[in-house]
Amino acid sequence: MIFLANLINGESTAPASGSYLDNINPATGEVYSKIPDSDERDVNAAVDAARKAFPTWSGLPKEKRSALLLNLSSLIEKNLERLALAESNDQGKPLWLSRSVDIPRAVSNFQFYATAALHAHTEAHAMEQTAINYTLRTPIGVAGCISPWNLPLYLFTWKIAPALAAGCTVVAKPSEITPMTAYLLGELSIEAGLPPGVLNIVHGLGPKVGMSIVSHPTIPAISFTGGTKTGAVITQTAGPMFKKLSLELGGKNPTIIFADADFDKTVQTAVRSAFSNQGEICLCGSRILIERPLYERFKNAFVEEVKKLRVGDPLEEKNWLGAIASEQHFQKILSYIELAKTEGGILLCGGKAVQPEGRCANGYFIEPTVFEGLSYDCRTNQEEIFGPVVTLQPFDAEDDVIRYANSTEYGLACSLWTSDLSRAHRMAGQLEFGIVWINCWLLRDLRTPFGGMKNSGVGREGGFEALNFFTEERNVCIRI
Ligand code: TXE
Repeated sequence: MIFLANLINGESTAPASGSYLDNINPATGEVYSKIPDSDERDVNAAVDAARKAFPTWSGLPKEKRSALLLNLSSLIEKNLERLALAESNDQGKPLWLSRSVDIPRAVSNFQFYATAALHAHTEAHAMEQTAINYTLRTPIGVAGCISPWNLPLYLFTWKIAPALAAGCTVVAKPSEITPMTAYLLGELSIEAGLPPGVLNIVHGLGPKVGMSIVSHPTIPAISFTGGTKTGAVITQTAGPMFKKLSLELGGKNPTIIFADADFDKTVQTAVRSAFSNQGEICLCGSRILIERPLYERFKNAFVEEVKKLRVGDPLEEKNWLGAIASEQHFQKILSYIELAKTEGGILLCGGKAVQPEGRCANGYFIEPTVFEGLSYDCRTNQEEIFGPVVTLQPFDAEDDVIRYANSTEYGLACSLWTSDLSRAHRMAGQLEFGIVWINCWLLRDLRTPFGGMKNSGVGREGGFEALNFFTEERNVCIRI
């Protein structure tokens, strides 16, 4: 049995409580490791270490910080296979996916911010003969980073990398559902030469450890990725403390397909967008809206492709979907499948839990599931399911599909498929989503602003937005 530890002040540290939580492999349903059941005492120790390390770390020349973060990036790359296997065992995603997407993206996150920090610049404003203004940015202090279970190392590093590159020290909490790669990252950060206290990782439950980070009086900025409800709870605590908040929350993303789209490419990408990572990506396209003349042809081709997707042991290359991340989420998704039926949905394929033979017989597996015949404003089409369940719906006019797409409380991402690019540009400005992909999905340039509108979040990650989030800015005005 592996017992994980917190990383505090450069040391592997047991929880002050001395107690541990079970960590389950979702593909087998078995407890395979234990994580610290940390509490406020552990968070306070981590914050003390981060505060002590801050003056030296923020005072380092940016080139030195950059070199250390590039060390860490190359160590992640060197340990790719070990980290990919750990990620799949912990989260349930197929090994080929963690090997090709999750871990390489963690490498890129550190590479990107280690170099972006070398090119960060600010503005000056000359007042003719009177004065010169310049914007002075300085690292904000100890940053609190809290991440979810769907893309564990990918999103954990997406926060930590810009915070460290900006000169902040960090107290980070991974999800208690997927703690393993965060634990391994902590070990690699010491090997990479990060000084003690620069990166601190505290494991444990959200309301206990996460809330201790959010409410800590000497953490001025919180970067959070997770559910919208949790984002609201965090805001209630951090708001009155006037902390800087970056919130990446839920989504209920539409895939909009016009009859003039490139048919084969649209079908293939719509399948990938619907079911990648078992549909557990906040950017997945779960509401597929098809222009009526194309509806039947698309439906038949889409369902035929979905039926080819194999579900099972994440360690077997042939499986396209692995296990759902936790028993609780598994039950939540099954409840939404029942809801869709009661709301009048017609099941076109899937709809059932899967019990593979052998080692995964007790794991959490669900068939890729497709419904049609539901209204755009029913609960199934309005609420985030965050699993392998999608709906198909025809539309007639452009105005109708914009109304349907914008009808939910979320506004994270949308993909739009048409060969009429003037229509694409016209609609992009009317679609209320932080990301609008046209004839593509999940095509990502790390320089671009990433995040959502409405209940999908506040602020943007990515590019210099994330670096600037972890700084305070002053306007310095000097009379000439
Ligand atoms: O979120 P939770 P989950 C969304 C996705 C889905 C959810 C899945 O759409 O809704 O996140 O992640 C900690 N105070 N996105 O279920 O429960 C918790 O321990 C402080 C959107 O994990 O909110 C975990 O570490 N912390 C995103 C983290 O918060 C608390 C991309 C997230 O947990 C807490 C990925 C509390 N009271 C997922 N309660 C995007 N938009 O990019 C829990 N936590």
